[in-house]
Amino acid sequence: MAYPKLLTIQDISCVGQCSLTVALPVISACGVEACVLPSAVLSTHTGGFTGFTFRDLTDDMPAIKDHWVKEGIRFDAIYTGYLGSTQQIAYVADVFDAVAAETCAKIVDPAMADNGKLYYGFDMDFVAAMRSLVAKADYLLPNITEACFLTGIEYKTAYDEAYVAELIGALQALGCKNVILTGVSYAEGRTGVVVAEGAEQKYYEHVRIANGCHGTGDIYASAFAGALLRGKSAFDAAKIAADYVLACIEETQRHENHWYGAAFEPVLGKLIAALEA
Ligand code: PXL
Repeated sequence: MAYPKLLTIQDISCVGQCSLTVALPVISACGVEACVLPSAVLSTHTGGFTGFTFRDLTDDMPAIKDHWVKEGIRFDAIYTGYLGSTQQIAYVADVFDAVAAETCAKIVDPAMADNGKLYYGFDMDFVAAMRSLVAKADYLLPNITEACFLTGIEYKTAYDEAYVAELIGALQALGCKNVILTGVSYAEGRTGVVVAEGAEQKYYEHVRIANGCHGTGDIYASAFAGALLRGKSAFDAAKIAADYVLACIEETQRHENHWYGAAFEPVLGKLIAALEA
């Protein structure tokens, strides 16, 4: 089996089952080496906790990148998630340019918004800077809210295939090659993901579990990245990641009062089994 090396750039939320505390175990379980560039350190994530600490690591990034360049370190994939500042986005773009292997897959999860709203602490300057990273992405993994902020298209909760096609076209016009649009729901009780590779679009639909959980976007993107690097097609990786997130949400419902994240660890075996199939 190939043994690829992936770099992921996102925050450490010490408690909260999101970002790096999800990406590291999920990517490792996929059999892929996971290297990290932490964007910030928070005591918890920002979705439901109050009074959390926040240490921005923007200023450390250039020296870390320079050291890797000096060591000749290159990555087969770079996957970005929650970033700590607007200025940091330019540094992340420099990292893309400096340490990507020739065939590096650049995977961007523009983790900044959900349910029609930006996450705490983000503003339109951040959104504008994120567009420059989107332009470098081989695979962009937004939810509908993030797609709307990036494109300026109105956010809707009820929509049709033409609306989704418009969103995807506008995202590709920003420069990203392939779009994996998550949380696309055309019918009550159903949801799914649209995988657009160039002009070709495919939809994977599955049941929608009413109580979603925090951090599922990070689980999704991590599983997608791991599966892609294990040689799955973008559509198969998107499907494997969707099935795994569903298993995580179902597992979470077995644990009373587990409100801040998804119980992804007990079902990691399902992800590993799907990758072997
Ligand atoms: O799951 C996305 C995410 C990652 N990191 C931090 C967050 C969030 C979403 O709220 O607050 C710190």
